[in-house]
Amino acid sequence: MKTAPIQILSICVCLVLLGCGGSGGNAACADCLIAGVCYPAGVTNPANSCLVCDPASDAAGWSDDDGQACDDGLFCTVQDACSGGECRGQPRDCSDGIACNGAETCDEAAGACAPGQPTCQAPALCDAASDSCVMTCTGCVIGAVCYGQGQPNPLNVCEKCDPAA
Ligand SMILES: [Ca+2]
Repeated sequence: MKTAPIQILSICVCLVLLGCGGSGGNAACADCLIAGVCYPAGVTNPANSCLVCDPASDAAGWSDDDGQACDDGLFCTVQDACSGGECRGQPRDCSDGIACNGAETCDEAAGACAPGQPTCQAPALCDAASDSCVMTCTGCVIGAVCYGQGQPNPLNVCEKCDPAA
Protein backbone atom coordinates (compact mmCIF):
# COMPACT_ATOMS: atom_id res chain seq x y z
CA MET A 1 0.00 0.00 0.00
CA LYS A 2 1.42 3.38 -1.02
CA THR A 3 1.25 6.44 1.13
CA ALA A 4 1.12 9.93 -0.29
CA PRO A 5 4.69 11.30 -0.77
CA ILE A 6 4.06 14.37 1.34
CA GLN A 7 3.15 12.14 4.31
CA ILE A 8 6.25 10.03 3.82
CA LEU A 9 8.45 13.12 3.87
CA SER A 10 6.92 14.26 7.10
CA ILE A 11 7.26 10.96 8.95
CA CYS A 12 10.42 9.50 7.47
CA VAL A 13 13.03 9.35 10.21
CA CYS A 14 16.50 8.66 8.96
CA LEU A 15 18.20 6.24 11.37
CA VAL A 16 21.19 5.75 9.11
CA LEU A 17 21.87 8.66 6.78
CA LEU A 18 22.92 6.45 3.88
CA GLY A 19 19.47 4.96 3.68
CA CYS A 20 17.58 8.15 2.96
CA GLY A 21 17.20 10.48 0.04
CA GLY A 22 17.90 7.84 -2.58
CA SER A 23 16.43 7.46 -6.00
CA GLY A 24 14.46 4.26 -5.48
CA GLY A 25 10.76 3.80 -6.01
CA ASN A 26 10.13 6.06 -3.06
CA ALA A 27 11.43 9.61 -3.28
CA ALA A 28 12.03 9.85 0.46
CA CYS A 29 13.51 6.42 1.11
CA ALA A 30 15.66 4.43 -1.28
CA ASP A 31 15.43 1.08 0.48
CA CYS A 32 12.92 0.00 3.12
CA LEU A 33 10.36 2.35 4.59
CA ILE A 34 8.94 0.50 7.59
CA ALA A 35 6.52 2.12 10.03
CA GLY A 36 7.76 5.55 9.00
CA VAL A 37 11.45 4.69 9.40
CA CYS A 38 13.79 4.43 6.44
CA TYR A 39 16.33 1.58 6.65
CA PRO A 40 19.19 0.91 4.22
CA ALA A 41 19.33 -2.45 2.47
CA GLY A 42 21.06 -5.10 4.57
CA VAL A 43 20.23 -3.54 7.93
CA THR A 44 18.68 -5.95 10.41
CA ASN A 45 15.57 -5.24 12.45
CA PRO A 46 16.75 -3.79 15.80
CA ALA A 47 14.14 -5.96 17.53
CA ASN A 48 14.79 -9.20 15.62
CA SER A 49 18.14 -10.08 14.06
CA CYS A 50 16.40 -12.63 11.80
CA LEU A 51 14.66 -9.89 9.84
CA VAL A 52 16.50 -7.72 7.33
CA CYS A 53 15.78 -4.84 4.97
CA ASP A 54 15.74 -6.38 1.49
CA PRO A 55 14.07 -3.88 -0.87
CA ALA A 56 14.02 -6.43 -3.70
CA SER A 57 11.84 -8.64 -1.55
CA ASP A 58 9.82 -6.05 0.37
CA ALA A 59 10.42 -2.30 0.35
CA ALA A 60 7.72 -1.66 2.93
CA GLY A 61 8.48 -4.35 5.52
CA TRP A 62 11.11 -6.68 6.94
CA SER A 63 12.21 -9.75 5.03
CA ASP A 64 13.22 -13.10 6.54
CA ASP A 65 16.98 -13.54 6.80
CA ASP A 66 16.91 -17.33 7.01
CA GLY A 67 20.10 -19.28 7.52
CA GLN A 68 21.82 -16.51 9.51
CA ALA A 69 23.43 -17.49 12.80
CA CYS A 70 21.62 -15.88 15.72
CA ASP A 71 21.15 -16.19 19.46
CA ASP A 72 17.72 -17.03 20.87
CA GLY A 73 18.97 -16.32 24.39
CA LEU A 74 18.04 -19.78 25.62
CA PHE A 75 20.48 -22.08 27.43
CA CYS A 76 18.67 -25.23 26.34
CA THR A 77 19.10 -24.69 22.62
CA VAL A 78 22.30 -24.78 20.56
CA GLN A 79 23.28 -24.03 16.96
CA ASP A 80 20.75 -21.21 16.77
CA ALA A 81 19.86 -20.10 13.26
CA CYS A 82 17.19 -17.98 11.62
CA SER A 83 14.25 -19.92 10.19
CA GLY A 84 11.03 -18.34 8.96
CA GLY A 85 12.21 -15.00 10.33
CA GLU A 86 12.64 -16.40 13.83
CA CYS A 87 15.70 -17.50 15.75
CA ARG A 88 15.47 -21.18 16.59
CA GLY A 89 17.94 -23.67 17.98
CA GLN A 90 18.38 -27.40 18.33
CA PRO A 91 17.70 -28.95 21.75
CA ARG A 92 20.82 -29.07 23.94
CA ASP A 93 22.04 -32.61 24.62
CA CYS A 94 22.59 -32.78 28.37
CA SER A 95 23.45 -36.48 28.44
CA ASP A 96 26.64 -37.26 30.36
CA GLY A 97 27.07 -40.62 28.64
CA ILE A 98 26.40 -42.54 31.86
CA ALA A 99 23.27 -44.71 31.75
CA CYS A 100 22.92 -45.85 35.37
CA ASN A 101 22.62 -42.31 36.75
CA GLY A 102 19.53 -41.72 34.61
CA ALA A 103 18.79 -39.34 31.77
CA GLU A 104 19.86 -35.76 32.35
CA THR A 105 17.46 -33.01 31.36
CA CYS A 106 17.93 -29.38 30.51
CA ASP A 107 16.66 -26.86 33.06
CA GLU A 108 16.08 -23.58 31.23
CA ALA A 109 15.17 -21.68 34.42
CA ALA A 110 18.41 -22.73 36.09
CA GLY A 111 20.45 -22.30 32.92
CA ALA A 112 22.02 -25.70 33.49
CA CYS A 113 21.71 -29.40 32.82
CA ALA A 114 19.89 -31.22 35.62
CA PRO A 115 20.85 -34.68 36.90
CA GLY A 116 18.68 -37.69 36.08
CA GLN A 117 17.17 -40.31 38.38
CA PRO A 118 19.61 -43.17 39.07
CA THR A 119 18.29 -46.50 37.82
CA CYS A 120 20.01 -48.85 40.30
CA GLN A 121 17.78 -50.54 42.89
CA ALA A 122 18.58 -49.36 46.44
CA PRO A 123 20.80 -50.02 48.23
CA ALA A 124 22.88 -50.43 45.08
CA LEU A 125 24.61 -47.34 43.78
CA CYS A 126 25.33 -46.24 40.25
CA ASP A 127 29.07 -46.33 39.72
CA ALA A 128 29.79 -43.44 37.38
CA ALA A 129 33.20 -44.73 36.32
CA SER A 130 32.06 -48.20 35.21
CA ASP A 131 28.42 -47.27 34.44
CA SER A 132 27.17 -50.21 36.49
CA CYS A 133 25.30 -50.82 39.75
CA VAL A 134 27.61 -51.52 42.70
CA MET A 135 27.14 -52.26 46.39
CA THR A 136 30.20 -50.42 47.70
CA CYS A 137 31.80 -47.10 46.90
CA THR A 138 35.29 -46.00 47.83
CA GLY A 139 34.89 -42.47 46.50
CA CYS A 140 31.99 -40.07 46.94
CA VAL A 141 28.31 -41.02 47.09
CA ILE A 142 26.32 -38.13 45.68
CA GLY A 143 22.62 -38.62 44.96
CA ALA A 144 22.92 -42.46 44.88
CA VAL A 145 25.77 -42.20 42.40
CA CYS A 146 29.30 -43.32 43.25
CA TYR A 147 32.12 -41.17 41.94
CA GLY A 148 35.75 -42.22 42.16
CA GLN A 149 38.32 -40.02 43.84
CA GLY A 150 39.21 -37.15 41.54
CA GLN A 151 36.38 -37.91 39.14
CA PRO A 152 34.81 -34.65 37.88
CA ASN A 153 31.15 -33.80 38.32
CA PRO A 154 29.63 -34.71 34.91
CA LEU A 155 27.48 -31.59 35.09
CA ASN A 156 30.19 -29.24 36.33
CA VAL A 157 33.81 -29.82 35.35
CA CYS A 158 34.86 -27.30 38.01
CA GLU A 159 33.93 -29.81 40.74
CA LYS A 160 35.39 -33.21 41.51
CA CYS A 161 35.04 -36.00 44.04
CA ASP A 162 37.35 -35.50 47.02
CA PRO A 163 36.44 -38.02 49.76
CA ALA A 164 38.71 -36.23 52.24
CA ALA A 165 36.84 -32.96 51.87
CA1 LIG B 1 23.16 -40.02 32.39
